[in-house]
Amino acid sequence: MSSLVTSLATLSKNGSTGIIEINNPPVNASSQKVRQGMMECLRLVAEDKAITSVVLTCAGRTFMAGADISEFDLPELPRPDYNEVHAVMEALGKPIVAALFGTVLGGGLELSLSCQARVALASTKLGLPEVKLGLLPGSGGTQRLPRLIGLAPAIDFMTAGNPVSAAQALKMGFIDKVVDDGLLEQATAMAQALAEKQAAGEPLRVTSKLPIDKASGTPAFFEEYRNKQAPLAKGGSAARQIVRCVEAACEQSFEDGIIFERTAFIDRKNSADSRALRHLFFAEREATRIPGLAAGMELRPIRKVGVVGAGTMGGGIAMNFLNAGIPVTIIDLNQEALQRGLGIVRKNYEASAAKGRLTADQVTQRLGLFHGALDMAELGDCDLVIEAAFESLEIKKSVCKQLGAVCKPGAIIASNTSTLDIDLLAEVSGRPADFLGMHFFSPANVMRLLEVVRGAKTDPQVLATVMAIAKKIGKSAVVSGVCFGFIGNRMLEGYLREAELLLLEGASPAQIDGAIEAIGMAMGPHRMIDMAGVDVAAKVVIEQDKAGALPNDPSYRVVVRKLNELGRHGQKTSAGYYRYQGRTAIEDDAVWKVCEELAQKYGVKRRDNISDKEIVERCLYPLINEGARILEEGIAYRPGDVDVVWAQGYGFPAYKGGPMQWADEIGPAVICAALEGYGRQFGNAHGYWTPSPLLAKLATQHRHFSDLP
Ligand code: 3H9
Repeated sequence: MSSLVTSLATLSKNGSTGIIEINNPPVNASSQKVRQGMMECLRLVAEDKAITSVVLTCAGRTFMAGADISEFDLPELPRPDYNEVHAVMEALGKPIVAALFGTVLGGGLELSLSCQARVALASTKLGLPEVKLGLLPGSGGTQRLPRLIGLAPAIDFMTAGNPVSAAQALKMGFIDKVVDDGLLEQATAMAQALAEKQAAGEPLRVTSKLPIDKASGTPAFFEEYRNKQAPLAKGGSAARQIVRCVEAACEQSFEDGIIFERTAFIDRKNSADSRALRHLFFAEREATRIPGLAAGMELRPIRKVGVVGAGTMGGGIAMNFLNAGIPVTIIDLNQEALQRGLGIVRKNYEASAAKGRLTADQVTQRLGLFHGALDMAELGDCDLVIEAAFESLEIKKSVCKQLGAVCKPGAIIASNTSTLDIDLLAEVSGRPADFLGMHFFSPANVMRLLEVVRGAKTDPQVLATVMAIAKKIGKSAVVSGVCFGFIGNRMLEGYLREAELLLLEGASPAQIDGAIEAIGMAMGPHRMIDMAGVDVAAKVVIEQDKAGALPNDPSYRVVVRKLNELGRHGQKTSAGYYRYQGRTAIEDDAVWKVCEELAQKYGVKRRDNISDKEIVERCLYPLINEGARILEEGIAYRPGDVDVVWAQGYGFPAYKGGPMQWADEIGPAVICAALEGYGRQFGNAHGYWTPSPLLAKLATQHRHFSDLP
């Protein structure tokens, strides 16, 4: 075997087969240097007459996971272009076989489509996830894939963006063989067999030269596909452009189709929604890094987890660990509640099995790791215990105190509180260094967000261990400091306050929700509260009131408290801000009347000229302003952390990147001016409209949140 190293790509020889290996850790993303290396290797292969076939593979844990996304922020894609590399591969005149493993994604999969054949390890995941970054496969994917597997399967695959298994890819027809081991040997054998066939006169199969199914590609076919995608204004642009590119593949030559695809790709790459989605991709990963924490710190082992409270939240939390193969003991104080909790988890798993998402064996295995008990002492061998008891300070204090006594030395104790003071609970436990908050979002087995609340005395090793375990259970974890509501719920306050004031001033719940949903929020504020429970939302306000923590504003959040008093607890009582027929929300005159009466009582002038623009600005600009305060106070480390919280936990549209990224697109100066304008219009006795010093500073300096160090 001879070997030649060119930047990040290596060419070696195994007999007559050239092995090109890319080595760009951690995921072999195709950067400019990788492409340069590939070009150099291909040049050497072309020159070496002794090489009659090629295997293309990667070093490390995965074949290429795509183009290097960080290059998309450059004004121009640096050369050599992906398509130049692919064109050289297809024109090489020697068979190339891609040896695939790990996560073969985006530009990585597209690269393999330019090979004569593809062989994959059975564990490989393959996908074109560009749409999830507001992009489209931009290095020939939209032109080659339909030629390989047909128009409809290619469009479905690219517009969904979800990876498939090697077995599925084989069935779909874009890989040629699946192997359990010996990947390189099998790929080499395949490459040599293709070379022999070529020597015997069989022409090489070149994907771009394959015919495309023009007959199926009627205007009506593409129209139907376009209409299936989300609207342009709701992040559907990328999927629609994918359909358009496949249409172009049917209408034009391959060469022109590639130009069409590239133009569409550049257009997408420069769009605000793709910028926002790329921002979130990196923000989610950045959020896991804790400033000041030594890299490679030794973590505490988490082999067994305890959960206190077998309610919906406790059960959901337990499922996360069971899914990751970690045994869980769940505690409840009474037998009935415990059995109910265990039963709900069992039912959830059985429902997943019925939908084909889990096998019967997987259900048995997960339930086999799950044990219920009535006595806290059973938690003595757990490495991490999360209390998910009822959200009451007295109850949580009592649970945390008991946990401090029963947990073994070195065990981590976490509270799942959404509002209570973590430092207080930490002190009560008597083990403040082992203590932190793990704020899961409901349903806890589904929602990806986890706010990890670092207390004043939390040991850095405890924080690092919990961040690592969060990744293991598939959560998107963000660190928050201690304050009322942490990052997410604290920012909700100004948002809900304005939504209610707008109700008093004469907007209807449906108008407010409609305006908020039109900018892409998954749910408007009233639909959200009706789902979560008006009683739950009212309780937060009532508790704050008791603690003297509300603004000195008699009209503050009076609607939620009144609806709670009236027993309108939301969807669960078929009445809240709306009335409900099943899950369908219907506007209710009774709520209008409640708002009229409250407006009169609190001297709020009603008007009929509230615009959607005013609703959006009044609800969301205070939320951004609070985000800025959270950054100023060091509650969140970075603007991207705030964005991850809102995109993952509160239905903020990912294609707007989260509130801080959206603020950057609008401009801090514009937001600042709007806040001040509302302050002049409504008065600013309670400081609702005062821009935070950070927002004001960015506005005066014409800077953005993304400019913060
Ligand atoms: C594309 O291909 C466009 C083409 O069609 C057209 C071109 C013209 N680029 O997630 P992890 C980094 S678009 C740059 O923690 P995991 C990541 O930031 C692309 N960096 O690991 C992280 O860095 P750090 C289509 C990337 O094991 C580190 O790698 N492809 C890229 O949990 C580890 O990542 C995709 O959308 C990249 N493409 O998951 C795939 N990918 O350590 C995106 C990763 O500094 N990637 N990094 O924080 C993924 O889905 C996951 O990263 C993957 C690994 C499943 C691969």
